[in-house]
Amino acid sequence: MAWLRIPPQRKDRTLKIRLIDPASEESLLRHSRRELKTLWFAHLSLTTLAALTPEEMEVAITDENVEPIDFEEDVDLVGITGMTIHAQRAYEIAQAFRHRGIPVVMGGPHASALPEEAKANVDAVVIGEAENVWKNVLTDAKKGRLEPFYREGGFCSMKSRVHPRLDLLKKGAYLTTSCVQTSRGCPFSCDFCYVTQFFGNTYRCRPVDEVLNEVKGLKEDLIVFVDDNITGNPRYAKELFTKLTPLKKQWAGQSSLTIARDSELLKLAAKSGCVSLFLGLESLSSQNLRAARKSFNKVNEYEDSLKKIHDHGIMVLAGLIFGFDHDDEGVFERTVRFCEKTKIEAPCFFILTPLPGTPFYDRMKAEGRILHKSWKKYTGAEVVFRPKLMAEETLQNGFNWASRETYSFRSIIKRLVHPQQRFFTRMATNLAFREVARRKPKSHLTRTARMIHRLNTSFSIREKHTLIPTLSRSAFEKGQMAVRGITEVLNVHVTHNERLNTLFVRLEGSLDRKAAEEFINRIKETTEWIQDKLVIDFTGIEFFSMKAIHLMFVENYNKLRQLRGRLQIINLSAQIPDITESLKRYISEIEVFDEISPTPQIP
Ligand code: B12
Ligand code: SF4
Repeated sequence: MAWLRIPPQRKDRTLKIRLIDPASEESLLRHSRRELKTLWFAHLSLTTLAALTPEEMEVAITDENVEPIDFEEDVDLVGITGMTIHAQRAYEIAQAFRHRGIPVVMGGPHASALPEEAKANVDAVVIGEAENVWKNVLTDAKKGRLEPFYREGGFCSMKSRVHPRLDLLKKGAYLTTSCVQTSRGCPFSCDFCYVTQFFGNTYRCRPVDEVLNEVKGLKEDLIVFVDDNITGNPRYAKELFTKLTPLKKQWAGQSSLTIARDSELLKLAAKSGCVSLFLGLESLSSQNLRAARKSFNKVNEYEDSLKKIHDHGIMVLAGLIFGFDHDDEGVFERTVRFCEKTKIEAPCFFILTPLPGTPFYDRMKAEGRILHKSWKKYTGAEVVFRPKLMAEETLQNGFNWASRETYSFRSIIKRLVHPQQRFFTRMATNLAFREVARRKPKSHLTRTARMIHRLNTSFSIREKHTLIPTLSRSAFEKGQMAVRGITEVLNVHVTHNERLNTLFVRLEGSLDRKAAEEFINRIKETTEWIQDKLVIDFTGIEFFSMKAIHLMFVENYNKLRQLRGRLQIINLSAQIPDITESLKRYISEIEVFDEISPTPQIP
């Protein structure tokens, strides 16, 4: 039990409460006044808390992002919110007030994820939603007797909710203060995300009419819906958008890309005033998405979905994360070029970050891959864990490069030149993002990164008539030598494991002489300067020609010999046994394996 020391002169008065939103200490995330006006809006944590505070109490908000904290202020209770990046600053602020005998309560994502840590720095911690416990905190505070922890048993009702006290935010400091939340929770459980753990694994939606009442009371024309996925429940979203339309507001929000699969939903969103959507694409690799439990994002639908959203005049802010277990140095350039190709107006790049309270954090901790717990570095712009395929420095430099490159004027122009309206808004947004990006250190892509980008390619098949099926394909065709459904392309997938100094090359599709020649030429260029091991995997080859194999192993024999000791061939003999037998003389100096080597572990 912590005792609250109310100064004697206050005993007859009601509580005077100061709620504080700490600013991130990292200069890269600190925004200039102009950037705040172009990009920033206040989240709803403290405005909601203020609205839950009984009227007879005095409550005020300081958002340190837009104004300084008065540490000498005469108050009875301080409430601090905070994400993980704010934790250290929150504790410093708490210390300053506690030093003066003013008790401090902390809540929000970080304190809820690590309540014991927070408690060591403040007088009381609210774990989870505050709706049903805040009044108890205040009653106890008035009595001068705070419990160490307050935790609501379940989740709060979404009906008859208070309207956040937006009037307490500093006027003119934000892009907009008109923020609204229509739902809480998420039925998915992406392993890097905190939302499901915190708000539960369903969409809890407010009654649409109550949302509309709140919207009607907002003075600004631009609203931000802070929902994690405004279209998560399509039926609810359709009703909301339909009823929102006559209010003639403009709005921005976050959605999953699944919005593009439902043309009616997309149309209603645009008609109701949707001007921009933040879409969590996260990765261009299906393997990464699967591992992060986000496989409802379909990479092969990205281009088409983005086009549909653009066709409705909606600007796209796309969240893309670097550092997943299947990301090598090739990810940076691939992602930047993808954003240019699909004309994403505002790419938002992040470094994968193990936030406490997420399954990803638990996994990284169990694997001993967390580098440190200096929370102020958990910005999403700094490497705080050991990536699997890259060194920490490579991930950091690649992220810095990608962030600056995507906001270079060359890339901005490529992304913005399309027939959509609001060119000036899109340009203003880009200029603000550019300022933020240019605060990152200048970095260059490594030669390997550029090489990976060049090697990951496809070659057309021109001599279809020369192809015969491999063993796996024959087995698939039930033993018939049928050449139905020949893939007319050789796909080359390259992954570089910097930690093992190995280049893994996976071949898929068909292999005729021409494709083999083009592939070998690319490999030659690369191996001329790279000293890494080279693993070529034939498992995905379905059709091949004898000429292709001859070219690769007989005509290029001398070249292959030079790679002695560092070249491995996988599943060649399993796919084409007779041929490997006859090629034995030629490939005797290469290691040939019939199975893929076990997934490399981090040394
Ligand atoms: C809007 C939003 C933003 C806005 C914030 C604008 C701003 N002014 O800060 C933008 C888009 C810029 C943003 C950025 C980031 N965000 Co954000 N954001 C959100 C989002 C979607 C909504 C926040 C909100 O308004 N919620 C509604 C309020 C009512 O809920 P609440 O904050 O949880 O508050 C309740 C309780 O927690 C409690 N409570 C909260 N504070 C306090 C304080 C006291 C004293 C008490 C008693 C109770 C209490 O009471 C409230 C009512 O129940 C949340 C997800 C979510 N659904 O909350 C993510 C979220 C908060 N963001 C998150 C993250 C990681 C970030 C970034 C670090 C991402 C990045 N790498 O860049 C940045 C940091 C930016 C910065 N410098 O501050 C994480 C935080 C996880 C964590 N452990 O830190 C969340 C949870 C999303 C996620 N997917 O995991 N974000
Ligand atoms: S990232 Fe989005 S979809 Fe995934 S759990 Fe978080 S809120 Fe849900």
